[in-house]
Amino acid sequence: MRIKLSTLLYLFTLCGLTAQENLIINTESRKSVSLNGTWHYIVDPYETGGYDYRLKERNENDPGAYWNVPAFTKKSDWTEHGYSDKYSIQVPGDWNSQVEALKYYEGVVWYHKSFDKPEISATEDAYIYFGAVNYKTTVYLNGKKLGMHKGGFTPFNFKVPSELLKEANNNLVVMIDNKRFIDEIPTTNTDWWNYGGITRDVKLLILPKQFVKQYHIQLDEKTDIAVSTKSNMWQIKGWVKLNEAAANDKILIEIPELKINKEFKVSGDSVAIAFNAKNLSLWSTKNPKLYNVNLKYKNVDLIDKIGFRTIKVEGERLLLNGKDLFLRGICLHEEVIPEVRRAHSMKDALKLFGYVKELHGNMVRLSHYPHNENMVRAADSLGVLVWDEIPVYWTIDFGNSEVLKKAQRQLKEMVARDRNRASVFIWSVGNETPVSEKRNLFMSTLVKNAKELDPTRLVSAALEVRYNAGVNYVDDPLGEYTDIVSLNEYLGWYGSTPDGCKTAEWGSKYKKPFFISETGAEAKTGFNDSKESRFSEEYQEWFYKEQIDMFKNRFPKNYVGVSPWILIDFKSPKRNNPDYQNGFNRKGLIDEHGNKKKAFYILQQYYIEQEQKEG
Ligand code: GCB
Repeated sequence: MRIKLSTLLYLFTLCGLTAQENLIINTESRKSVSLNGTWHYIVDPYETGGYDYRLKERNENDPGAYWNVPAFTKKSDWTEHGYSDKYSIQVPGDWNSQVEALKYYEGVVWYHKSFDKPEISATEDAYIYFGAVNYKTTVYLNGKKLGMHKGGFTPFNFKVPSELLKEANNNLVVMIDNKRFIDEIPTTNTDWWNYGGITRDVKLLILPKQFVKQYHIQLDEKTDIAVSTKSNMWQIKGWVKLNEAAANDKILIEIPELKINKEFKVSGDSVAIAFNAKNLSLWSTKNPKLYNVNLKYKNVDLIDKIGFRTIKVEGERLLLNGKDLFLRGICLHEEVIPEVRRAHSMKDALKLFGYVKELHGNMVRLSHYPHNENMVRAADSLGVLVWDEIPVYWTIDFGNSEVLKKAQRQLKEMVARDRNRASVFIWSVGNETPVSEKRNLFMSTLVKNAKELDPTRLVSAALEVRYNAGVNYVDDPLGEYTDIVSLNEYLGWYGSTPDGCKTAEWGSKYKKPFFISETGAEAKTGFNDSKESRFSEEYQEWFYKEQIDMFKNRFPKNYVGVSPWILIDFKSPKRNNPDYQNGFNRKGLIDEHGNKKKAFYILQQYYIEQEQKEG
């Protein structure tokens, strides 16, 4: 029998997708004990904690291994490492902004926290859960390795064998390595700072032996809004997955506000669900309605807040709940000011969204990696659409099948975490990846994977655009696969000056919605000069004026919006102009002290006008 190459590729792809099946979602609503707070750390640039003086990997019981926590018992004890209050750090948080000596550090740091055993009954198990750690994480409890995870922006969890937990002083040690490598995702070259550390929440989940691990509950993507509105009948669909097979068990889904109370029988470890609802109020940017949804299994309530809506592309139109959607977007990095550190909390999220709302935005591009879960939760309740992205950024090792698996794993973890968020309308599988045969195969595989994982949303990536004799044309082969044509253009910053916008022509081979996923120019707040002066606020203002004029008057009719680069100036080791940049990419509309630049108000005005047109 001959097996086609495409079949092999598909099988291979599925293998990649079975990785990290064990992610436990919606940890907010589960019984847990927070392990946030003060931890100890050891900076280990020579990796002494893991290797001996012959560079041999240390064995588990080696007292010199940093996963073993030395106890000083007698005077003659010899130790050359230890965890001490003298070296303390806050979790969640990056190490660069907390410890001056680690400002530019990339390498291995060991984290330690001691905790007492919480109450865990005989019918429960404990899992250690990390919201994110950048980049490679190895977790040890009382000297035993629990597992390893790679990827700096997605959650993971490991089961804690019950025999490992002591009543008091359990030593949790986490080895973190944030060195950059060519065959990782992202690769060595990015335009943002590679913050290290346990950057998001850590908790011990205490769960029954059998529990709901993941689920997907959304409005049926085939819903015809007009038909459902007329009949007042909406189909909600999805599935629920348990941590293990439990044939014939039952799961109850309750949505009290909609008077839904439905029971479903498990087959294997999962169950498909579908039911009708009446009087549904659809989630939208103007009406961010969320319903309390309770998944009841074995008397445990798992509660989520879920919004129901459709997002579709019809020809060149982008439709939210059947209505044309214009994206008043803005790009964001996961950095918060004035501390200039990784954002992680709901407070941080609300601060960032405060600026988005002030701009009259209705969409954020969470570039260039999945941001913390508070961001998508806040977006859900504030009615802001989210572009969720994996860090397949610039020139990845596209020919390497191991690298594809790493990207697939991160995609899978992002989708698992965020698939119940109404605000998330699009999965982005990458940014500005250069066209080649290998890249096209790599990227189109990711688009297909995203669609298999979640048929209810759109999929895209920032595509390549060709500049040819004054015409900017998108014929990137990846455009065949993506639902929308999105591109980054910097006409007036990289190449030409903003008046180049007056004559530029735009086109695309693909008859799909046309979206500008980035545009921007740098300005240093307080540097005021003539508009021709690069890095002046006036230059950036001019840039925005010309761009907006081009969008309004000379853009293709399938133009559906823009997410300019970027809300706030951000740290980047690539930006070393000594007068204006000083280690910051200055394309923000706001600087790191919170000062708004002139261009902020130009974009704001455009968005106010658009919003008024929407009525
Ligand atoms: C881009 C990248 C973004 C950069 C930006 C810039 O196209 O997607 O990550 O920071 O340009 O400022 O050059």
